[in-house]
Amino acid sequence: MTFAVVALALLALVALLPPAHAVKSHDFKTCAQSAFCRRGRALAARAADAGDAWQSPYSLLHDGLDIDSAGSTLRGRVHSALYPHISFSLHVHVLPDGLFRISMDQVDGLRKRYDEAARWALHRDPPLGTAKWSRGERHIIARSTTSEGGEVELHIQYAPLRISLWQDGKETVSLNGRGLLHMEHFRVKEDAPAPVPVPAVDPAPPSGEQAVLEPPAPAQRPTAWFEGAEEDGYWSESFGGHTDSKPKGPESLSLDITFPHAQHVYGIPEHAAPLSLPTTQPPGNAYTEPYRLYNLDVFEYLPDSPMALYGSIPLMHAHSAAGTVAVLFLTGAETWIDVARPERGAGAGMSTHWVTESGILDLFLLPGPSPAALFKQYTALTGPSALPQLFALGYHQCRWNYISSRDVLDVQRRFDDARMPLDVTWLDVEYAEEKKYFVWDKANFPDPRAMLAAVAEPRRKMVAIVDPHLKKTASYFVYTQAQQRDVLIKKSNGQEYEGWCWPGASAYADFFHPDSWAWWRGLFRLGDAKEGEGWTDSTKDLFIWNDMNEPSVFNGPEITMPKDNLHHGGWEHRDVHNINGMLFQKQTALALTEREHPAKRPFVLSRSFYPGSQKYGAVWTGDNGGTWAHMKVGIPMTLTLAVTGMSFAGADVGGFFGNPSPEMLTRWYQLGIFATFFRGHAHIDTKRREPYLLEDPYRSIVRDALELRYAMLPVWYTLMHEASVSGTPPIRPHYVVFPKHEGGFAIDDQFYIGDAMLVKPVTDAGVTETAVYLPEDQVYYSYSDYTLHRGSASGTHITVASPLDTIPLFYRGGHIVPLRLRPRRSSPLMAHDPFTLVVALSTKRTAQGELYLDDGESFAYQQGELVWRQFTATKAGKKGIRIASLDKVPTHPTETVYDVDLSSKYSAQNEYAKSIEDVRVERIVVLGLSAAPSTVHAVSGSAKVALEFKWTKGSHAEGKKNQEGVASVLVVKDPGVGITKDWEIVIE
Ligand code: NBV
Repeated sequence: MTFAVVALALLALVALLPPAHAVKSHDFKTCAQSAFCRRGRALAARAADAGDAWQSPYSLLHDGLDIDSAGSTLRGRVHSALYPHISFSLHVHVLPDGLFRISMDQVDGLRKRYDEAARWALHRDPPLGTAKWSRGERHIIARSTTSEGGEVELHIQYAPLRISLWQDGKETVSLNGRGLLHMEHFRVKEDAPAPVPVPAVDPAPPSGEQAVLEPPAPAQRPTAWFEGAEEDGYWSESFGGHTDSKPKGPESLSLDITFPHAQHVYGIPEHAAPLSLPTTQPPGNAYTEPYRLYNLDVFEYLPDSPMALYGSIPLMHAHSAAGTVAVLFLTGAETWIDVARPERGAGAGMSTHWVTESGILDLFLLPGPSPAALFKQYTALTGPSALPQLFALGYHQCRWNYISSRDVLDVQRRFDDARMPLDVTWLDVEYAEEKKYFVWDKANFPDPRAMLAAVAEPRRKMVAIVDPHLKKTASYFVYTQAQQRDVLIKKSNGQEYEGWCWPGASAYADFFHPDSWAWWRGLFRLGDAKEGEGWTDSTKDLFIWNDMNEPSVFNGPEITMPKDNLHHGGWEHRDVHNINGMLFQKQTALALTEREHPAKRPFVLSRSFYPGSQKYGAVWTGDNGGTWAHMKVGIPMTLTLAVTGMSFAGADVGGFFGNPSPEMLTRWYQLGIFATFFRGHAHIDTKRREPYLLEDPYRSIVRDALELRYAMLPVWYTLMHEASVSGTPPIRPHYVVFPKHEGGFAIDDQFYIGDAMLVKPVTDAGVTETAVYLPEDQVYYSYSDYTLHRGSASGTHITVASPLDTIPLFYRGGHIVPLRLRPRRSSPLMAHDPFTLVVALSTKRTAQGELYLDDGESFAYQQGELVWRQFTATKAGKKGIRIASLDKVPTHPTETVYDVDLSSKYSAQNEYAKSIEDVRVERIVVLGLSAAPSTVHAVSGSAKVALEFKWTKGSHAEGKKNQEGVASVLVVKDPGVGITKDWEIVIE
């Protein structure tokens, strides 16, 4: 290329770049700029003004009500007094474990409401459970139980229609209690009823239920009282120079959901907001806009806002010390959610109002009653999170862009020179010729296979980006293949849609179209692709990053696709927008699974997500800024993702945008090592900031952090496995670990790693001391120096030193933590390294923990090729303890991920276990054993071997409540026990 061409290309690139340094809020709608949200909020305002006089016009008809003989399903008709000629179906399904599914749709409408969100989100068709039904004059009640034996009742009131969940005699969820249910029916533009002036008609039925069954005569319909006097944005709407043609007219759905006993609501990612969701409605609201769920590419988003971001999970937890319940509101369309904490005294609970633009009502009530139970229930519905390959939990080094093979290999070499571990080097969009993914820019990457081989030499991997926009040119085989198969998204007039993105004019494959699936997966085949047909220069060491899959369209409304675009089946983009990104990641993940025999676990990072995405890979929190505020909000963002099923998530370390100071970058690494997905990334305009570029002391402090991440890989891998089995997230906020301890419900700046470690990352400049909250009467041991701290049941604040080289990280008394303390260049090189077990004794001199291991890459673990150990420490004699290692598989129910009880396939002598027979425990460190032992023995059968040990007396005030000081530490070196074996060590 000549200089002029390069300069032009750069200019074109700069023109495409969103302007730097802050979100452009005016690019994105507020509720008032979104017609259906405006209508929804106006409905709520009319209801609030009317006070007690407000009554829902919706009622369930007695006539035709049917409950099947198994007691699994109720089918009925719902009628709205507003429109006598319209009717709605109501289905209530009883699911196992005390769950209920409530769906409502218009019957014989002019058009069909979108009803396929569940098809994409649910793991499988949920099996039906049964309930005992009783039918009264005013209510129908369905009685069921949770698997833990809790009583659950669903009360369905006929008129006005009101549905509520009761648990152990208390109402925990109510639907339409505020009368905001409204399913806008399909109508013909010309036929729209002339609005009646307000408030001409008393909305309340005169008396009893029959009154509702005989709605007012058409001429007096109280539509205006309920729907507003004007047809607000029914038939088209414009924003930012784009017009949404709305050929189907209005079809939004509004529903109020109240949690009478909750003090906090959590969930509904993705927002850069606190974990305990601030209210959006008076009194005392922190935000004025509702939370918005609409997958959007928001460049450098605000660090404290209910604005929509890249992904959507319409799952909300409602929590108090009395219990946790959740609702999953399955919609693929844009949705807004107001949250309020009503004033009516303590115990008024939390009230929420959901408005979604299109689709049926498909609502799941999850009774909990604990966060742990909710994780199981949500996992049963939407599927377990995938167990990643071990390498994916190592450190990922990304940058937009490593510009050439030489650059890539140089980065790797410099990690080695700096003795910093690294598993994955990433390639952003510049690797692809003219942003034609699958086609290498051969000028800078002349021999991709050679580069990949060099990367893989120390068992490292690469990730390359593959975005969903396809350059529209006849010379791009991916585009022409998609065109030939007719699997491209269409405009409302049926022609191929063209949007503007990195490659310029682009088309977008429609992953709702079944014909796109095998085609897309075929593009990733290894080895046999011909030039111009597939990814000829890929290898099994190359994994994938799916960015921009909201989808991001630079010249589209709100930087995305027009809502009246068409997908397979004739559905509008408005119906499926939030699901779109997940399907792209899904097919990419399946492609990677299929490309090798036997299959290896895929790794695909996605920016956009939806319920079910956890089955396909990792997500990250998008384009954060290199500011302390962004660093801080990354914690609640990843905790929220964790509790909504997204176990594998993280934020760009260092902040995507801007140039973090060495101090900020160092603190960010000290935070990033506690996210399941741990990647440093940077915008193309930023200075290089790979950790080896730091000067000391930052450089060695970051190295320590990286080494701690690698030392804890056994912990992370075990936790990812647990998440894949039970849905329990690897990182846990306070309300999850201590669901009854109110002092922790709003805490989101410290969190637990599993239940064994607590971290309070430092997210401010110049910090030397940190306050940490200990919510239980238990001892905690500082990771850095074994200082012992004692919490209390009412909650204790301790202050710990946290200069730059110290992370406030603690072992929680009562837990055993397996570590691998030998630094290596990459995680696969650790496969035969020995373990250190840290036994952090509880105040009762007990502890327990576990360790899960497998080959770290294949699916053989699903056939029982694994090692899963349970460690326990129990009292022995007056002052001693006994530490034991047992096989966990036979005692653990594992149906979720393995679909069958694993123990039937498992043998302790499996091939994998045999292959690591040489792996030993090289050290046991016992914290908090206050008396000097006289002997330490390894016991196996009748054999007893005396072991060497060293005990150091602690300096804390023993037996006192506020004991502080260094803990007593016992180190048993080389206890001579294997990690795969049953053994016992007696310390007396
Ligand atoms: O592909 C370039 C970037 C990527 O580095 C970043 O991580 C994504 O979130 N991508 C967005 C495109 C747009 C950046 C302005």
